[in-house]
Amino acid sequence: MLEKVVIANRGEIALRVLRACKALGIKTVAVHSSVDKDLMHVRLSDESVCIGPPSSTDSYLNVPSIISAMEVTDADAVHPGYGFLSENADFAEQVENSGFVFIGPQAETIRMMGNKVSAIELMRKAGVPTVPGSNGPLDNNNDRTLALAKEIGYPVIIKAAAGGGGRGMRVVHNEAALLKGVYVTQTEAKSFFGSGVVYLEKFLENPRHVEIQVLGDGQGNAIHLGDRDCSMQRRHQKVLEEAPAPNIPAAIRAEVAETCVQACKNLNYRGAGTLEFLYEDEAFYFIEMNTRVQVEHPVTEMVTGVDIVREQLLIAGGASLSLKQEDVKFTGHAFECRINAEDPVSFLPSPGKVNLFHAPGGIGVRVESHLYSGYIVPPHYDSLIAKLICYGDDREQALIRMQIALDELLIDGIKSNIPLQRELVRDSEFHIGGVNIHYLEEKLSS
Ligand code: MV4
Repeated sequence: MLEKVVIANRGEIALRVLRACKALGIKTVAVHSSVDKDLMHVRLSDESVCIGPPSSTDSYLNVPSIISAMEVTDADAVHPGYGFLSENADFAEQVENSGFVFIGPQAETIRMMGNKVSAIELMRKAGVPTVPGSNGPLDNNNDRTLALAKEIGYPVIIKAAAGGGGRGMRVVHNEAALLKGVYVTQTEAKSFFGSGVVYLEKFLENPRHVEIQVLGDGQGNAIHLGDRDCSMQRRHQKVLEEAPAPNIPAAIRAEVAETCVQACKNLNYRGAGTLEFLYEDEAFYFIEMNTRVQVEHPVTEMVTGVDIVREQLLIAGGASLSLKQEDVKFTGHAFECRINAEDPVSFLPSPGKVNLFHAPGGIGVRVESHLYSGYIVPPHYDSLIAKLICYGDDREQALIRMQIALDELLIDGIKSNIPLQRELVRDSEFHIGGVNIHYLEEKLSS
């Protein structure tokens, strides 16, 4: 069992990790930038260490500072949250080489999943369905590239092996545009990621984004916690998520989840992870795996009753999985609205002082936020300031609770996307369930 954990993150996820540590009797160290000294989790932690100036590069991404903080506080482990160093294999490696525990997968697993070509190959070999494509990197044989694309069928998408999350991709609609597209994507990838390796996939025109939550203990055991639908997004930023993904036949849902568990067993996966899929015409296609806890993990917690961050801490402490697959029961439905400090029309960030914060309540309502009245949202970081999660016995009940809760939620002093969220939970297409990844951008432009 871990005794003391450094929380190498900020905002709502730092508070989420702090709460899970406290519930397990684990001592906490908040490492924070100078501008973040008044964050809620810094106040509530056992110890805190300022690790640098406001700029992320000099604080939350400052590896030597974070490892020094672990040394001076005599901590056992570091929880990276999401973003920042959470999927940085070199960081995980340095933490472990310094004699500490990285709360997450082994560095080699993170590195392997960071390379999308090797991630896809591994999944395909485990029986996870993938997108028809090049099954490996493109070489510099143009005739072979042209033949591959013809076989896959246009439109195709060129993706950087080191990309992910929407960076380093290009859609090509015909043979005439292929080689130029490959060249430009390679050149961009080389300059963005330091690797010009690219691969090809069939471009799916109207998919949904459905992902599967997994847990592994690094001792050969792995389970899944079902799926989430994250299709409601704008510019690769998720806005509103739900679990389970609506309107998917039970047999198709169960089968893909089982392949994910098999892949995690093959990998001897350790910690929490998410396999991302595109879902179109009742078929799943694996695209990427995330090796961290995700922003939207609470919707899965609500429908399974499993505390994912608690499981991460227990696994990192060396425990074997406390749950078997048959112990995981799926009940009801949950939504999460991401509340951002941004202009509801222009989407520009809106940092500043929160004069008044009032959180909603009631049965099935959960708020994950570090906000309090008087808190100043700094301009240096992500604009996520709260997550409102509503659970119900079914989708309809959860959605009604979300409508009511959004009307109670009050954030004064800064602009937020609450007006957009209030509109979305009343949207007739969204009520039916199963909108695709283009829905929100199309709605906003009409
Ligand atoms: C795709 C795709 C269509 N076909 N791959 C974008 C983010 C990255 N994770 C993968 N992405 C996509 N890959 C194929 N073969 C469409 C997207 C995509 C997308 C995926 C998930 C959520 C939002 C998206 C928005 C635009 C494009």
